[in-house]
Amino acid sequence: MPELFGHTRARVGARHALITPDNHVSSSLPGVAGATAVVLVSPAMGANVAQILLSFQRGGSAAFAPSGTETFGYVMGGGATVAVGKRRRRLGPGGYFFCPAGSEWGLRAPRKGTQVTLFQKRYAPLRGAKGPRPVLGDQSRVKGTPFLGDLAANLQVLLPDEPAFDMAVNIFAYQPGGHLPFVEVHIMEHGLVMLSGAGVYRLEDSWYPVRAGDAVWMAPYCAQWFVAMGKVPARYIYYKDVNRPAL
Ligand code: UGY
Ligand code: MN
Repeated sequence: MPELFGHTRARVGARHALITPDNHVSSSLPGVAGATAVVLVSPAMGANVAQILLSFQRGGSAAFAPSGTETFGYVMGGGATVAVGKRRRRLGPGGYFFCPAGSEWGLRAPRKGTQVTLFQKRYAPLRGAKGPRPVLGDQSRVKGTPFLGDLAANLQVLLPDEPAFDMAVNIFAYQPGGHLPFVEVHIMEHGLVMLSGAGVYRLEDSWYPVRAGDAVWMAPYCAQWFVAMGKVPARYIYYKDVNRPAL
Protein backbone atom coordinates (compact mmCIF):
# COMPACT_ATOMS: atom_id res chain seq x y z
CA MET A 1 0.00 0.00 0.00
CA PRO A 2 1.49 3.40 -0.89
CA GLU A 3 2.41 5.35 2.25
CA LEU A 4 0.49 8.61 2.15
CA PHE A 5 2.21 10.31 5.09
CA GLY A 6 5.84 9.23 4.63
CA HIS A 7 5.88 6.69 7.47
CA THR A 8 8.31 3.77 7.43
CA ARG A 9 9.53 1.04 9.80
CA ALA A 10 13.03 1.58 8.38
CA ARG A 11 15.77 2.97 10.57
CA VAL A 12 19.41 3.50 9.65
CA GLY A 13 21.54 4.41 12.65
CA ALA A 14 25.27 4.52 13.30
CA ARG A 15 25.38 0.97 14.71
CA HIS A 16 22.30 -0.84 13.44
CA ALA A 17 19.82 -0.64 10.59
CA LEU A 18 16.44 -2.03 9.54
CA ILE A 19 15.36 -1.87 5.90
CA THR A 20 11.92 -3.16 4.87
CA PRO A 21 10.78 -4.27 1.37
CA ASP A 22 8.84 -0.98 1.08
CA ASN A 23 12.15 0.94 1.14
CA HIS A 24 13.92 -0.96 -1.65
CA VAL A 25 15.63 1.00 -4.41
CA SER A 26 17.79 -0.92 -6.85
CA SER A 27 21.23 0.00 -8.10
CA SER A 28 23.15 -1.35 -11.07
CA LEU A 29 25.96 -3.75 -10.19
CA PRO A 30 28.81 -4.67 -12.55
CA GLY A 31 28.43 -8.33 -13.58
CA VAL A 32 24.67 -8.49 -12.96
CA ALA A 33 22.34 -8.43 -16.00
CA GLY A 34 18.59 -8.90 -16.32
CA ALA A 35 18.10 -8.46 -12.58
CA THR A 36 17.56 -5.81 -9.96
CA ALA A 37 20.12 -5.48 -7.18
CA VAL A 38 19.25 -3.88 -3.84
CA VAL A 39 22.27 -3.24 -1.64
CA LEU A 40 20.74 -3.54 1.83
CA VAL A 41 23.92 -3.44 3.92
CA SER A 42 27.28 -2.01 2.86
CA PRO A 43 30.37 -0.11 4.00
CA ALA A 44 28.48 3.06 3.01
CA MET A 45 26.51 2.63 6.30
CA GLY A 46 29.57 1.63 8.35
CA ALA A 47 29.40 -2.15 7.82
CA ASN A 48 32.27 -4.48 6.92
CA VAL A 49 29.94 -6.72 4.92
CA ALA A 50 27.71 -6.20 1.90
CA GLN A 51 24.25 -7.78 1.85
CA ILE A 52 22.58 -7.68 -1.55
CA LEU A 53 19.20 -8.90 -2.80
CA LEU A 54 19.24 -9.95 -6.46
CA SER A 55 15.87 -10.45 -8.22
CA PHE A 56 16.22 -12.05 -11.65
CA GLN A 57 14.10 -11.85 -14.74
CA ARG A 58 14.07 -14.84 -17.07
CA GLY A 59 17.34 -14.76 -19.03
CA GLY A 60 19.13 -12.78 -16.33
CA SER A 61 22.63 -13.65 -15.19
CA ALA A 62 25.46 -12.84 -12.82
CA ALA A 63 29.19 -13.23 -13.44
CA PHE A 64 31.80 -12.27 -10.85
CA ALA A 65 35.52 -12.45 -11.67
CA PRO A 66 38.08 -13.63 -9.07
CA SER A 67 38.91 -10.92 -6.52
CA GLY A 68 39.81 -10.47 -2.88
CA THR A 69 36.09 -10.67 -2.03
CA GLU A 70 34.34 -13.88 -0.97
CA THR A 71 30.64 -14.44 -1.60
CA PHE A 72 27.92 -16.50 0.06
CA GLY A 73 24.64 -16.79 -1.89
CA TYR A 74 21.27 -18.16 -0.73
CA VAL A 75 18.35 -18.86 -3.06
CA MET A 76 15.30 -17.27 -1.43
CA GLY A 77 12.92 -18.42 -4.17
CA GLY A 78 12.92 -19.69 -7.75
CA GLY A 79 16.02 -21.49 -8.95
CA ALA A 80 19.10 -21.13 -11.13
CA THR A 81 22.30 -22.84 -12.22
CA VAL A 82 25.26 -21.66 -10.17
CA ALA A 83 28.91 -22.25 -11.01
CA VAL A 84 31.68 -21.74 -8.44
CA GLY A 85 35.08 -22.24 -10.04
CA LYS A 86 34.73 -25.54 -11.91
CA ARG A 87 31.75 -26.80 -9.88
CA ARG A 88 28.22 -26.32 -11.14
CA ARG A 89 24.81 -27.12 -9.67
CA ARG A 90 21.13 -26.31 -10.17
CA LEU A 91 19.95 -24.68 -6.92
CA GLY A 92 16.32 -24.33 -5.86
CA PRO A 93 14.83 -22.50 -2.87
CA GLY A 94 17.09 -23.08 0.13
CA GLY A 95 20.10 -23.86 -2.09
CA TYR A 96 23.29 -21.99 -1.28
CA PHE A 97 26.89 -21.51 -2.40
CA PHE A 98 30.14 -20.13 -1.06
CA CYS A 99 32.79 -18.76 -3.45
CA PRO A 100 36.20 -18.14 -1.87
CA ALA A 101 38.26 -15.05 -2.66
CA GLY A 102 40.36 -15.71 -5.76
CA SER A 103 37.67 -17.84 -7.45
CA GLU A 104 35.00 -16.84 -9.93
CA TRP A 105 31.29 -17.53 -9.68
CA GLY A 106 28.32 -17.14 -11.96
CA LEU A 107 24.59 -17.68 -12.12
CA ARG A 108 22.55 -18.41 -15.23
CA ALA A 109 19.19 -19.75 -16.43
CA PRO A 110 17.19 -18.36 -13.50
CA ARG A 111 13.52 -19.16 -13.26
CA LYS A 112 11.46 -15.98 -13.52
CA GLY A 113 11.26 -14.31 -10.11
CA THR A 114 14.38 -16.00 -8.71
CA GLN A 115 15.71 -14.13 -5.69
CA VAL A 116 19.16 -14.60 -4.21
CA THR A 117 20.60 -12.99 -1.09
CA LEU A 118 24.36 -12.39 -1.18
CA PHE A 119 26.73 -11.75 1.71
CA GLN A 120 30.11 -10.46 0.53
CA LYS A 121 33.23 -9.48 2.44
CA ARG A 122 36.94 -9.11 1.87
CA TYR A 123 38.64 -12.31 2.92
CA ALA A 124 40.93 -12.04 5.97
CA PRO A 125 43.70 -14.64 5.48
CA LEU A 126 44.96 -16.46 8.55
CA ARG A 127 48.69 -17.08 8.78
CA GLY A 128 49.41 -20.81 8.56
CA ALA A 129 45.89 -21.74 7.42
CA LYS A 130 44.84 -22.62 3.88
CA GLY A 131 42.08 -20.58 2.24
CA PRO A 132 38.51 -21.90 2.39
CA ARG A 133 37.13 -24.28 -0.25
CA PRO A 134 34.06 -23.70 -2.44
CA VAL A 135 30.75 -24.96 -1.04
CA LEU A 136 27.50 -25.84 -2.80
CA GLY A 137 24.70 -27.02 -0.53
CA ASP A 138 21.05 -27.09 0.40
CA GLN A 139 19.51 -25.91 3.64
CA SER A 140 17.18 -28.96 3.75
CA ARG A 141 20.23 -31.25 4.08
CA VAL A 142 21.72 -29.40 7.05
CA LYS A 143 20.85 -30.85 10.45
CA GLY A 144 19.65 -28.28 12.95
CA THR A 145 20.35 -28.26 16.66
CA PRO A 146 18.39 -26.69 19.51
CA PHE A 147 20.21 -23.45 20.37
CA LEU A 148 21.76 -23.86 23.84
CA GLY A 149 19.37 -26.78 24.33
CA ASP A 150 16.21 -24.74 23.62
CA LEU A 151 13.80 -26.74 21.42
CA ALA A 152 11.99 -23.49 20.44
CA ALA A 153 15.11 -22.04 18.76
CA ASN A 154 16.68 -24.25 16.10
CA LEU A 155 20.05 -23.36 14.56
CA GLN A 156 21.43 -24.60 11.23
CA VAL A 157 25.08 -23.86 10.46
CA LEU A 158 25.52 -23.73 6.68
CA LEU A 159 29.31 -23.39 6.33
CA PRO A 160 32.12 -25.51 7.82
CA ASP A 161 33.33 -24.17 11.17
CA GLU A 162 37.03 -24.36 10.31
CA PRO A 163 39.86 -21.80 10.73
CA ALA A 164 40.02 -21.32 6.94
CA PHE A 165 36.51 -19.81 6.95
CA ASP A 166 36.27 -16.24 8.25
CA MET A 167 32.52 -16.02 7.69
CA ALA A 168 29.63 -18.04 9.10
CA VAL A 169 26.10 -18.10 7.71
CA ASN A 170 23.39 -19.70 9.83
CA ILE A 171 19.61 -20.09 9.78
CA PHE A 172 17.65 -19.62 13.00
CA ALA A 173 14.08 -21.00 13.22
CA TYR A 174 11.98 -19.98 16.24
CA GLN A 175 8.66 -21.42 17.30
CA PRO A 176 6.08 -18.68 18.10
CA GLY A 177 7.17 -17.32 21.49
CA GLY A 178 10.70 -18.70 21.04
CA HIS A 179 13.44 -16.17 21.68
CA LEU A 180 17.18 -15.62 22.02
CA PRO A 181 17.92 -16.74 25.58
CA PHE A 182 19.67 -13.50 26.54
CA VAL A 183 20.63 -10.10 25.13
CA GLU A 184 23.78 -10.78 23.12
CA VAL A 185 26.65 -8.29 23.01
CA HIS A 186 29.58 -9.51 20.90
CA ILE A 187 32.44 -8.54 18.63
CA MET A 188 30.92 -10.25 15.59
CA GLU A 189 28.93 -8.22 13.09
CA HIS A 190 25.65 -9.46 11.59
CA GLY A 191 23.79 -8.96 8.33
CA LEU A 192 20.39 -10.68 8.40
CA VAL A 193 17.21 -11.16 6.40
CA MET A 194 13.91 -12.48 7.74
CA LEU A 195 12.88 -15.52 5.66
CA SER A 196 9.44 -16.11 7.14
CA GLY A 197 7.21 -15.24 10.07
CA ALA A 198 7.49 -12.21 12.30
CA GLY A 199 8.74 -11.03 15.66
CA VAL A 200 10.40 -8.24 17.54
CA TYR A 201 14.12 -7.46 17.25
CA ARG A 202 15.84 -5.51 19.98
CA LEU A 203 18.78 -3.55 18.51
CA GLU A 204 20.70 -1.46 21.07
CA ASP A 205 17.98 0.44 22.97
CA SER A 206 15.18 0.11 20.40
CA TRP A 207 12.64 -2.66 19.77
CA TYR A 208 11.49 -3.15 16.16
CA PRO A 209 8.61 -5.22 14.76
CA VAL A 210 10.09 -7.29 11.92
CA ARG A 211 8.66 -9.70 9.36
CA ALA A 212 9.60 -11.71 6.27
CA GLY A 213 11.64 -9.65 3.81
CA ASP A 214 13.09 -7.25 6.39
CA ALA A 215 16.87 -6.82 6.42
CA VAL A 216 18.86 -5.94 9.56
CA TRP A 217 22.45 -4.85 10.13
CA MET A 218 24.08 -5.12 13.56
CA ALA A 219 27.51 -3.57 14.08
CA PRO A 220 30.00 -5.29 16.43
CA TYR A 221 28.81 -4.97 20.05
CA CYS A 222 25.25 -3.98 19.02
CA ALA A 223 23.07 -5.33 21.86
CA GLN A 224 20.64 -7.77 20.24
CA TRP A 225 17.68 -9.95 21.14
CA PHE A 226 14.78 -11.50 19.21
CA VAL A 227 11.39 -12.98 20.05
CA ALA A 228 9.14 -14.73 17.50
CA MET A 229 5.51 -13.67 17.39
CA GLY A 230 2.41 -14.76 15.51
CA LYS A 231 1.11 -18.24 14.73
CA VAL A 232 3.87 -19.55 12.45
CA PRO A 233 7.59 -20.05 13.10
CA ALA A 234 9.91 -17.12 12.38
CA ARG A 235 13.08 -17.84 10.41
CA TYR A 236 16.06 -15.71 9.52
CA ILE A 237 19.38 -16.26 7.76
CA TYR A 238 22.33 -14.28 9.04
CA TYR A 239 26.02 -13.61 8.45
CA LYS A 240 28.74 -13.22 11.04
CA ASP A 241 32.51 -12.81 10.90
CA VAL A 242 34.32 -15.60 12.75
CA ASN A 243 37.62 -17.38 13.44
CA ARG A 244 39.95 -14.38 13.39
CA PRO A 245 42.02 -12.76 16.20
CA ALA A 246 40.56 -9.68 17.87
CA LEU A 247 43.81 -7.77 17.34
O1 UGY B 1 25.20 -16.36 16.25
C1 UGY B 1 24.75 -15.39 16.82
O2 UGY B 1 25.46 -14.48 17.27
C2 UGY B 1 23.24 -15.26 16.97
N1 UGY B 1 22.81 -15.94 18.18
N2 UGY B 1 22.79 -13.87 16.96
C3 UGY B 1 21.55 -13.51 16.59
O3 UGY B 1 20.72 -14.35 16.22
N3 UGY B 1 21.25 -12.20 16.61
MN1 MN C 1 24.49 -12.55 17.57
